[in-house]
Amino acid sequence: MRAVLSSGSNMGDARAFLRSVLDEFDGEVVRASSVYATAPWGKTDQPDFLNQSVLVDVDDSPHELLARCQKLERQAERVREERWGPRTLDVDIVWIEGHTSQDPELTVPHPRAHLRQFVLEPWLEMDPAATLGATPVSELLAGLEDQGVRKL
Ligand code: A4P
Ligand code: MG
Repeated sequence: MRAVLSSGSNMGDARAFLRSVLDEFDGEVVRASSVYATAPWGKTDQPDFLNQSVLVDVDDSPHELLARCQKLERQAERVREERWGPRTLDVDIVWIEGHTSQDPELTVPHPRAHLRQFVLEPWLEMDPAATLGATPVSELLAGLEDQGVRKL
């Protein structure tokens, strides 16, 4: 099963937290995007993020994949305080090939992915032909205002 993950960090050693995602999926990574410095989205009075997307090919079920993402967040000693607030590591499942779900525990595609330059731009870098639902990711991106996303 192919899936796109979006990792984000704006607390502590952000680069190391992003690397922990690549390490977890070592051998299952099809492509990884560059790391991007991004202005905070949603809740703007917090430090800039580093974001990275990874295309993986795993034998897991969708929920098994979610469990692996959440294990990484726990290992980063992430504390959940406020919604959209600062975090050591957030690993979201953006898209799973051939799979959709409205389950609140795992909503796929991620319900806010189409609004987020920090998700769409790294994804497009990995796969210029990517589509979200029926819409090319390139088209979604073209429809967004600049949100302050810079490839490092
Ligand atoms: N969940 C449902 N669907 C999914 C999915 N597709 N992937 C559930 C991962 N988790 C999913 O998530 C809450 C619940 O969502 C989980 O229990 C899971 O079962 P969470 O990670 O605990 O909470 P959260 O991340 O604080 O909330 P939320 O709404 O997921 O936050 P977002 O939307 O991820 O936003 N700005 C920049 N520039 N870069 C960022 O990375 N991130 C956020 C967080 C806000 N602003 C940002 C960034
Ligand atoms: Mg999350």
